[in-house]
Amino acid sequence: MNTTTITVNGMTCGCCSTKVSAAVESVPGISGAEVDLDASTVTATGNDVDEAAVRTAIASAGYKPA
Ligand SMILES: [Cu+2]
Repeated sequence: MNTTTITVNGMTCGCCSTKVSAAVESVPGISGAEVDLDASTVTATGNDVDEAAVRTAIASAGYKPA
């Protein structure tokens, strides 16, 4: 298992964290995503974490990976 934590700008509430975690979990190879709203981060876990693909998924959901 690999884990990567990415800073995400633009998340303000629970619906944002739901959208971002769903977007990250939709990326192949990702088995889980945990958003920390206070820290403005998402931590993705999976057997094969493609950080570029995770960033693309976050951007597609309307948020800005830092
Ligand atoms: Cu929101």
